[in-house]
Amino acid sequence: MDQKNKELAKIFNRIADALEFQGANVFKIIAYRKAARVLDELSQDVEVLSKTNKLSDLPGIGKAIAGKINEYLTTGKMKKYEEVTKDIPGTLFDMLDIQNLGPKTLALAHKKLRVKNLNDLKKAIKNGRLAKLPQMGEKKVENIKQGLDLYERAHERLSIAVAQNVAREIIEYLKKNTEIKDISAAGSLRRWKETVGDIDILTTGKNGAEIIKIFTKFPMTERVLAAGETKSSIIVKGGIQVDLRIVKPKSYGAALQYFTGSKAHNIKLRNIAKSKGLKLSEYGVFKGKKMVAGKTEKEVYKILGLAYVPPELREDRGEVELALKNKIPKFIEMKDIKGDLHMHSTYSDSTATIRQLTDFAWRFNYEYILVTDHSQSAKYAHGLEPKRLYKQWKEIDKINKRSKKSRVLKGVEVDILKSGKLDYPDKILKRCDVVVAAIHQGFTKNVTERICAAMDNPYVDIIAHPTGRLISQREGYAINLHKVMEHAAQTGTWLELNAYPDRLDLNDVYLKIAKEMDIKISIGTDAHSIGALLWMKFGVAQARRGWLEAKNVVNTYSLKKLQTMRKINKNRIE
Ligand code: DGT
Ligand code: CA
Ligand code: CA
Repeated sequence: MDQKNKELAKIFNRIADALEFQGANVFKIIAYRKAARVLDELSQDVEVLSKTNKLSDLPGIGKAIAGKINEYLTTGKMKKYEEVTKDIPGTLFDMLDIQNLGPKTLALAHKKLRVKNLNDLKKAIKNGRLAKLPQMGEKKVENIKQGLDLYERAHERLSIAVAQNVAREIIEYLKKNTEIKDISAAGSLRRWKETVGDIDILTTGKNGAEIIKIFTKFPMTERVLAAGETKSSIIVKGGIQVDLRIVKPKSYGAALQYFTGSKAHNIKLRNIAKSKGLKLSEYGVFKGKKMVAGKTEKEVYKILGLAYVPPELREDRGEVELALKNKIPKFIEMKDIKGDLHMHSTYSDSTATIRQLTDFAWRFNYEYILVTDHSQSAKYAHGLEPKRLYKQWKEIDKINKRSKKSRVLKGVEVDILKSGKLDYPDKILKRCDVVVAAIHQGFTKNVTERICAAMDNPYVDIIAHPTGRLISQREGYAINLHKVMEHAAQTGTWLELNAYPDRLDLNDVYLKIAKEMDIKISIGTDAHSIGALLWMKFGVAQARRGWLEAKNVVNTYSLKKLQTMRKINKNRIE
């Protein structure tokens, strides 16, 4: 398998790192680096080359290195590697990727200051001891500090929204400046995972080296990590890593499948291929030497006997088994969305007037929007006391008079108070078209009980952002989500999928459970500006990752149907 190529490349790079760290002869280091690169970019299978004694035909692979490859392939170990890495902690290894921090400096910091990891290094910078080492000084330390910041930023996961913007810019840039035909994002970005480790882009093109040269000149590039004939990695502003790969058109589908992942999904597929006497790789599907599929993703899935699996589903959560039985349902799509049930206006803390929200929303052909400003106790957000709420309703009435097709609905995002009571009396909630309730205060105090009590109120239709998490910023409320979900199912309360990319709350995993429990979901943008109404797409993508179909999502229903589905109306009928 070509997997071994990668493993070996990594091992040789590690050896070079270790030698560099130890201050070994520079030519040795270069030799190992070269071998690593050759293996990494090799299109043939290193195991095959080893068996046919053709390893030393490769440029950069001499007898000694070929011997080490053979040793690893037959024993699974490499003595040289074990020998040179024996005394170096693994966390130190990773730190060699920090720009401006050379192996010599790192070795010195390790020996004299006992630096073993990032935290130690930060401390040594802060307390000035690093600067006092021989041949260091403030200027050098300042450079290392910059490298460290970049390194840390690169190792954070990005929000899907940020990653998507960067990828779009790069793809547009490449399309404009090169003659590529097929190009697509791959990896977690294409799967719409809520956070993205790095951005993967795949393309076909004749002159790989030329495309890569242009890629590395992308105006936002901060650093080029690698630039070969078929692949390149750069760090762009914000410390974001972008990997580009160039493949042959006949392998484009197989490569797209492979680099979209997830790894777990791919492993399942490879095993299915094996069981059918086929071999699946990023180059295609092969029967013996003959390539039998690979140009498109669809034909790859087809030849394996699987229904096509949309990228958002590829997490090995049961989708492969479903595809084998040809039972992949039709998941929700943007075009199913008939309205947005969570947004704010200038009456509370948004920059958009109701008029602006309306004008913008109708561009998406929505049938309805629900204006849900904050309630009176939400002082921080200029929450509406009843008088201003009534004033808002008058304005909504006026707007609705002028519009025939679409309707602005009267809603609120009513605070669930610390006491467990709601921030408006029933006589106000009763007059709303749809009521959204949410926790905005007392994040640790009886949250489960308070939310359940809110769901007991017959006028409360939706619990907004049920867990309260902010991705990479805040954990969320102290909540027993299982209890909340059970209570939602019992009371017929809908749970929100907040589409704001930093929230995505409920997340994909809980959405799937909610679907199994027959809980209805409302996808709302929680927009505080008109532009944020566009976030609906992030909500829909997460809904797909949670296996939701249109029928599981209340804002895919017509207004008429939506009204009959409110628990207050259901109870009246029953
Ligand atoms: P990320 O970047 O951490 O958000 O996650 P991904 O899924 O984008 O992962 P990444 O960038 O490391 O690799 C992109 C895809 O390439 C991954 O989803 C599946 C494929 N891939 C990478 N390494 C392997 C591997 O060792 N085996 C298999 N089967 N697939 C791999
Ligand atoms: Ca990635
Ligand atoms: Ca990657």
